[in-house]
Amino acid sequence: MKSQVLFSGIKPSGSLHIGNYLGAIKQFLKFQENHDAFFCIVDLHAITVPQEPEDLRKKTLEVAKIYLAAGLDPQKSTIFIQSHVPAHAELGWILNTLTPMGELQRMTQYKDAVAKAKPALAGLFNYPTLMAADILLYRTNKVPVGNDQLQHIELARSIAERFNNKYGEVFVIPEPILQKEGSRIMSIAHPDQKMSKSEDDPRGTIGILDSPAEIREKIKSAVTDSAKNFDFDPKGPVPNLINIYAGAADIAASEVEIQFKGKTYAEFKDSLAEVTIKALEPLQDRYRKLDDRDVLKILHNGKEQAPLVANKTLAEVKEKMGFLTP
Ligand code: AQP
Repeated sequence: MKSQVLFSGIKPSGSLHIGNYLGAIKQFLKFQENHDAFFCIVDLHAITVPQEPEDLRKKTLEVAKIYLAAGLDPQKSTIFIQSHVPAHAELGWILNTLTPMGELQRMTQYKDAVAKAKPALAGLFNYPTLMAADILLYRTNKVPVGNDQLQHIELARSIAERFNNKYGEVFVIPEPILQKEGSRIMSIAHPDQKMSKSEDDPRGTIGILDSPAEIREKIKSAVTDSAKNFDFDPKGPVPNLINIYAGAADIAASEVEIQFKGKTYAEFKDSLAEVTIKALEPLQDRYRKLDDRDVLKILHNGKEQAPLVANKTLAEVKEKMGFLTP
């Protein structure tokens, strides 16, 4: 057992994009070497907005394959599907009983969904308590996430503290970990919105599995400042493109700025497209070579390994809270 535990997950709610890659997956890779890492495909979160059953099944396998193709190693980490471990839903329910409605009402993701007039389901409202359960079950120290999940981790921390104070120490208080440049990638078509799987305009997201032609096309039409040259407003859409460049090329944003000073946006975009294609190419090659049957075996193994930790934590929680055990 390594001393620090890491947990993170991704919803199979659509096609994964470069924001998921730079904000989350790229960090996962850094940590799997020296942490007890649990990487989850959080399908119970995906259904907080309506999903077509066949799409959900397909996308769940797709996320698992992207994890593996990106370089997550099932020998070093536990890779599993959230709904395969019932302790997540059970602890999620228990944590609901420790969470005031007002704290959930403050969550921006829920408020955004209500504002966009999507069906604001009770599951979406309760999403953060299930996410707290995901994290706390593994006595997680670190959670690598994008910036949009910080508020949910803050909530997980306060729920854990509340439980520990009331019933005695069970939960570890988790810390979020953010990437410097990729922690909040915005849509390249609507730069005031976060790049999202659920974005309506397909030109706004660069998919992890997009072909080179699609990537070139989308980046060509990405919104920039109106000037022809690389002379940008720090509050405008260009810093987002610089962040994508920096994340894809693994260099600092300041280096990108120096490199393109005095160049045109057309030159910058050409280069951004090539750097992005190059960053995704090895993953895409490995993705194509994966055999679904091998991936299912890995997920089956995760289904056996994850509960060894999760069920122990859940049993302790139930014991402390006064559930009768035979
Ligand atoms: N735009 C982003 N920039 C950086 N990181 C991001 N993440 C998501 N979008 C960005 C990070 O990716 C991880 C997985 O996210 P998720 O699928 O669990 O939930 P999400 O944050 O709601 O992702 P999406 O893509 O916006 O999905 P939909 O549209 O279905 O809600 C998380 O670590 C997240 O921070």
